Amino acid sequence: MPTNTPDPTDLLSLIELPEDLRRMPKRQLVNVAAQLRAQLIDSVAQTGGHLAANLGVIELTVALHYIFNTPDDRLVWDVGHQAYGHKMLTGRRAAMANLRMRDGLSGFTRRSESAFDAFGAGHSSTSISAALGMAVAAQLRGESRRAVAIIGDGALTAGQAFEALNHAGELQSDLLVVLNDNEMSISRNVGALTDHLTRLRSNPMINRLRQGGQTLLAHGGPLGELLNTTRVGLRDGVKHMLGVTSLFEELGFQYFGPIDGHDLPALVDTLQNLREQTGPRLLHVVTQKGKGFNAAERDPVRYHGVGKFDPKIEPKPTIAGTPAKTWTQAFSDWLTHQAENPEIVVITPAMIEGSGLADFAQRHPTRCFDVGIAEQHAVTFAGGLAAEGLRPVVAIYSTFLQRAWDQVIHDIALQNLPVLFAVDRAGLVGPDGATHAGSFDLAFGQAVPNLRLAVPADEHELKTALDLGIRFDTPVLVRYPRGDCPADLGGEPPATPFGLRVRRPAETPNQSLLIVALGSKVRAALQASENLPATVVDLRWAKPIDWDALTPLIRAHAGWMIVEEGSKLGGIGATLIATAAEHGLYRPVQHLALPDFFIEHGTRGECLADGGLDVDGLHSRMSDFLRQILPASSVSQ
Ligand SMILES: Cc1ncc(C[n+]2csc(CCOP(=O)(O)OP(=O)(O)O)c2C)c(N)n1
Repeated sequence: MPTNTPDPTDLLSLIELPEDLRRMPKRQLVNVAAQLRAQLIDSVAQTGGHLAANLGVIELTVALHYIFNTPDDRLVWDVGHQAYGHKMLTGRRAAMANLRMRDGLSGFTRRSESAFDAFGAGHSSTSISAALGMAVAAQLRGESRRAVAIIGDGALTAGQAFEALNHAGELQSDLLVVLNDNEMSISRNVGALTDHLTRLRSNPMINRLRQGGQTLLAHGGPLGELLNTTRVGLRDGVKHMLGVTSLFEELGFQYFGPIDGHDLPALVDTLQNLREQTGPRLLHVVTQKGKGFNAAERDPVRYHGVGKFDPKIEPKPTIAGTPAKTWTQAFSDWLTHQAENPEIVVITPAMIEGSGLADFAQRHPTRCFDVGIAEQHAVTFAGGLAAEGLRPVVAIYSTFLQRAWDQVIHDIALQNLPVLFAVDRAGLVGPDGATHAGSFDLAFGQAVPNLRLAVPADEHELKTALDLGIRFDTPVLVRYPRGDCPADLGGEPPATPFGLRVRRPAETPNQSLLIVALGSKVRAALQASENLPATVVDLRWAKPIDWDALTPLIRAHAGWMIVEEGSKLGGIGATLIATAAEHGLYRPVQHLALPDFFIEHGTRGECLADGGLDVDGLHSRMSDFLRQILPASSVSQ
């Protein structure tokens, strides 16, 4: 067969864009879904990525693109981690080979990547707000395009999702929300809302009433409409009487379902009907996370995100040799040792595994709170616990803490409540890309009175900072990056609890550069300056700054350089330079930090290189600077 003739049994080869899918007979769709699932498993096996969530929405993805006129109709995927199937049906099948790699496809939806990605995501619970905005825009412009938000039961636990439902219920715009209920967030989903969804799934009375409603959807024309209105009214009246209405109906939505999200013909028919309805509608779809891949079905938590694997053998956590200890593990070890203190309570916004809390949660379930994807609540809840004298630890990723800075300021810092923030994934994260980079916690954090900021460079310092933070009488934020955690980088000990450490002194300071490094950049600075005339200082605390020790060091050196893995604008370096100048301390200075543009996905190393913060980049900036500030003969490299 000539290579340019598509194989008719390879249905995916016939689908470049959804319009090709829409030309297929309905009976083919089940096969399309089966092939899409198989190819998705093969593809993620080669690249790694989010597996389980994607496998669960294969049928839904096919049905949505079959029924909705994408990209004119807008599909807004919440989080975007489950949009691989969507990418594969929208012209990006071949490009999946470079998923989450440098210059390759993003692991989430991105407007700049495709016209089919109606809205970019990565952080959760934004889809209903965005789709509602699109629905209102269509209405204002007199356009008939549809707006659909696809949101998981995990993402629905966030306040923003409820803010959007609240608004949509009032506006009565033409919005379809598809609730993908697989009972899982990354871990098992939590909260009273989960219980409500369980009741909706399992209440036979609701199901019978609902089936009545669904049959009505099939009726067309004015008679059908009249029947519909009267009978839906009747049905709703009965449901109210029996107290079995859904929360969504109370908020002004029409509620449909729950339906089996793997029954493709049923999905297609239901979506077809719902496409023609008006007003805010919610379709409750029940799916299985990991569907179609045994290991992922059995353990969807582990298979939420995976590295490369052999799909025939199924992924196993095969680790050759002894793996380096990660920062997350080092934090987890510290927490385990604190566990006997009954005052310590730990709070996570839906990141038990990622934040290294599984062990503590298992041993002390009454003192570990997974609050759902609810960063704002997590912080204020910690405030309440602290107000009563407990010692809360909020374990949170830097990128997700962005959601809760008002709570940090207003509820914690302003009242000077002793909450310890254990901020993981601070700095660049690699394959998850710009949406997940922890670039701003130092810039935000240093502006907040009462909040102390620790930036440990190794495990020893991490534990010292956490030990101090858990006992201190003000809020303390300890930030640490993704990746492996050096045990102890050595050097002189600090003179005071908030003091800096000289990690490696120069022989002749006045002929040398003073490098003031923070956190992850201490080890990199030591490596980058190995053969250069330089003193490497580990600042340890970004707030308060140990000016007593820093001032004479700046004076003693020919110039100084600050290196941090945080935003340059508003960064600690900017504050150091401004404060030094205010005190008349003028020396040549440079500030290396994350630039004023978003660094996209790649390996963490590639991302650091993009920002000039990898060891090679640091070395060349240090050498260039030394050439500027020292006589030419004294700089060898
Ligand atoms: C604001 C925010 N907090 C945390 C996360 C991390 N996260 C990514 S997916 C996910 C679970 C989402 O669950 P659900 O919406 O039910 O989707 P599923 O993976 O089950 O399909 C979480 C907590 C995030 N992306 N955004």
